[in-house]
Amino acid sequence: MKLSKTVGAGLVAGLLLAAGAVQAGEKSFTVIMSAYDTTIPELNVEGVTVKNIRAFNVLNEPEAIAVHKGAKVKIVVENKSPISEGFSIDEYGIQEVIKAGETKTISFVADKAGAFTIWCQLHPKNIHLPGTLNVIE
Ligand SMILES: [Cu+2]
Repeated sequence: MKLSKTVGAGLVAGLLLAAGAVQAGEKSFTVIMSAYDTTIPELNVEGVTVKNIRAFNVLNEPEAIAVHKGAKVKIVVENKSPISEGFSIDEYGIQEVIKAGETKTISFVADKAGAFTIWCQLHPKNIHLPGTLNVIE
């Protein structure tokens, strides 16, 4: 009875160590883009009907992504907008288009330290608040 308890504790400690090792090398984030809000009525602007579209942050939550230099970064971007959205980080050469309803995984190695703007290259900059990628030395 006593012996099996010790073996069990050792196994749990081993699993925790393995999980920690994975987290140190790879950082995973999920971003949901959503420009659609049915509580906003249709609007007719200069003859064009704008349907339920609201401004949104490129990164909803959190507003900033922070990783250590050298980390393998994986960002899963889900586009819940009724239109295509962009996801760009200029300094990392990232310029993706995520179609309406699609999910895209963006992977890269954070090999440059600094604060980098994450923005949508498809729409005017005043429509979405940009996000930030912080790469800490
Ligand atoms: Cu956009």
